[in-house]
Order: sequence, then C-alpha cells, then structure tokens
Amino acid sequence: MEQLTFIFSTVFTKHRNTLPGLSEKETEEIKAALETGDLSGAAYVVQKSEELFKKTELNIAITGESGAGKSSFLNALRSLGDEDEGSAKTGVTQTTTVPERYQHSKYPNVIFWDLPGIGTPDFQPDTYLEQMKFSCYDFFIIISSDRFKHNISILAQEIGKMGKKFYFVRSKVDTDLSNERHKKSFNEERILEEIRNDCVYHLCREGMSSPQVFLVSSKEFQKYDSPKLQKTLLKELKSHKKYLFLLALPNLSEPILEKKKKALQKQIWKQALKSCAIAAVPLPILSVKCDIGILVDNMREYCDSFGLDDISLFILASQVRKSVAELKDVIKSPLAKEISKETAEKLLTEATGAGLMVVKNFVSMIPVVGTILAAERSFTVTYKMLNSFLDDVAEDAQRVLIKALDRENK
Ligand SMILES: Nc1nc2c(ncn2[C@@H]2O[C@H](COP(=O)(O)OP(=O)(O)OP(=O)(O)O)[C@@H](O)[C@H]2O)c(=O)[nH]1
Ligand SMILES: [Mg+2]
Repeated sequence: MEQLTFIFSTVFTKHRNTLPGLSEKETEEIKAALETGDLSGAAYVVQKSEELFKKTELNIAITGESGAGKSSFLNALRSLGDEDEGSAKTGVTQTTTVPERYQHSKYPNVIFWDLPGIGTPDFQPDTYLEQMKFSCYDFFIIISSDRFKHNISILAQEIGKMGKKFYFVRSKVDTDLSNERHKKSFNEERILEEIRNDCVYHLCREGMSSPQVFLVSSKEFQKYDSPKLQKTLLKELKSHKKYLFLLALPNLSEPILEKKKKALQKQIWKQALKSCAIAAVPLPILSVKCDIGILVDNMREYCDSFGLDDISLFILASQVRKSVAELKDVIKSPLAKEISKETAEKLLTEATGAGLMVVKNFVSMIPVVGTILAAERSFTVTYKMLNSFLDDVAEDAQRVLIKALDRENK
C-alpha cells in the first residue's frame, strides 16, 4: 500500500494532482484501485484507456483548387516524397479525381483525404461539398496557389457553415520567391508579407473575419509557415486526437521534436505502471519486477515517432540529398529494429545504478527474491530507464535534424 502511494504521489505531484493522459473518470478509477492497494487494478485502468486511444481516428481533408499542390502537401505532411512508396500521385495535369484515403505509415488511425480539385468540370462548387462527404472529416486544409480564386472562398464559407474548422494554406511559395529573385529589389520577407496580405484581403472581402493564412512550400516543408501551421493544428485538437496527430507529425522542426518528447514523457508513468503490474516478470538479476515486452514496445515507439528507423532515415536522406550513413553517423542510441529484450535489460541495469551491481550476484542465486521485491523499486527503475532512453532518442532526432538541414549545432 505504501509502495502504491509512493508511485502515485510521484506522478500526481509532478502533474498537479491530475494523471496525465487520463480522463477524470479514469483518474477516479485509479484512485479507487489505489485505495484498496490493487496495483493490477490500477494498471488495468491504464490498459483500458490505451485501448480507447487505439480506436481514436483523425480524418484530415486536403482540399482546394485543381493543381494547387494538394497531393504534394499531403505527402509532405506524411513525411513522404512525391515518388516514395505509398505517396499520393502528383503531376502537372489533373491527377486526383476521387477522394483518396491515405493512412499514416506509422499511425494508421491518422487518415489524410486527398480530395479532387474544386472547379474542374466534374466538381462544381455547388455540389462539391456533398460529393466529398464533408461531414466525415475532423478539419480541412484548403490549399491555394498563385492568385486568389473565388471558388476558394465559397469552399471556406461552406465549410464554416457546416461548423467545421478550416485552415488556409497558400502553397508553392518557393516558386513565387524564385520568380522574383532576379529583381534588384528582391526581399524575401517583403514578398512573403505581400502574398499573406493579399490572401487575407481577399478572404476578408468575401466576408471572413480575421482569417489566418499559412505560407507553405511542399518542396521545403521545414520552411516558411509550415511549423506554425502544425503548431496551430495541434492547439485546436483535444486529448487523444491531439496526441495522435503530434506523434504523426514530420520530424522537421525543433519545436515539434520538443513537443513530442514532452508528450511521450507524460505517458511514461503509465508504461512503468503496466510494466511492473501486469504480468510482471521478476528479473532477479536486477532485483526488479517488470515486463520487458512493454518496455521494448515503448522504446520502439519512441524511435518510430522520432523517425529513427531505416525507412524514415532513407526517406529523409533522399529528400535532403544526403546519404543515410551521414544521418546515421550522428545517432547514438539503437535504431527501432535494433531494440531487443537484451537492449532493454542493459538499459534497465544502467538505471538501477551502480550500487545494485554489488548485490547482483547474490540476488541471482535466490531467484525467488525477485517475486517479492517492492513495486516501488520496479516502478522507479522502469520510469527512470524509459525517461533516459526517451531523452537519448530525442537528442538523436535533434542531431539528425541539424545534420539533415545542415544547420550549425549551437
Ligand atoms: N515548386 C513547387 N511545386 C509544387 C509545390 N506543390 C506542388 N507543386 C507542383 O505542382 C504540381 C501539382 O501538384 P499536385 O500536388 O499534383 O497538385 P494537386 O492539387 O494535387 O492537383 P490535382 O490532384 O490535379 O487537383 C506538381 O507538378 C507539383 O510538383 C510546391 O510547394 N512548390
Ligand atoms: Mg492531387
């Protein structure tokens, strides 16, 4: 009982008497389990909550004028190049003619819908919304390139009328800039400001109040307003959907990496609790009780979410025209596929601290000791180990980003 109190006082105090990642009802259930000293009951609440999370879907619609760069934007948001396997088809002639569904490769519950362009003969503004089954989506990203077109404001107004959120993206700004670059008076900031003001002006003229416009290039997705757009979308989403979307976002900006780390950090207590409570296996050699499988799954998830796996590194390397070896060079922790039971055990040993090594041999001679060891100790060790692994992975992701974008390491 005292051990349980210790576990939750650690988590509660850290997060101001709430349990991060749980609803009020779930928090009450955990408290009730805690009061009766039921560790596995408490872990079961966490497990049920995670099952609910696994069922959460996020449907994002990408819409706008034909040829505006919708499919390219969608690929960039999924961290894919236009020719990578599973990417949406892009091209100079009309390519998307029916709504196409694309799942995120690592988070299949994040679903992007590539909608055909509005304003083509098959898709006129008055029937477009119905044809696209607009009510199914969580939010819309409206893409427009070049000069502002009337259809775009019709689309925005109709989405607004349905009570749905939309975000306005002005694409291909890299082309606008390169078209102007030859001029003596060229000033990047000024041109971007002009484009932004023009879009805002037209949206206001069509009756929208204080519209927000994001300038983006799908060819240089880390630049311009893309990080701001991702931050804004995250702000609008709540609980499970917010967490899901964050994990799925490309690892192209430092603030996103930082947010991912913080979000994953907040979940660690749940994993430590499950690991030491549900089907925990005694590891006498470390004098802790935990489920190595749970730890391995989490470590792999950290790597996956931060793009530290072979496929993600290969895609990133080809996008930034670097070799995979160059990117791998800056990675210190194991990649997703290298994580095994042995890796987890090694890190757990490190987390138990040097003092424990003295008792190691003694304990291994009497394995039964493992089964009666304190939950407090098991929880603390797994909590510490996952935290430290997450720190390492986040630092690796940061170094990969700096290398990929050729930034100076400050
Ligand atoms: N330079 C530059 N070109 C872009 C950008 N986005 C898209 N393109 C190019 O614009 C063309 C059209 O892009 P798509 O992504 O196919 O446009 P779409 O809106 O999906 O087109 P439809 O499906 O036919 O409506 C392609 O040749 C893309 O490579 C961008 O941000 N910068
Ligand atoms: Mg398309």
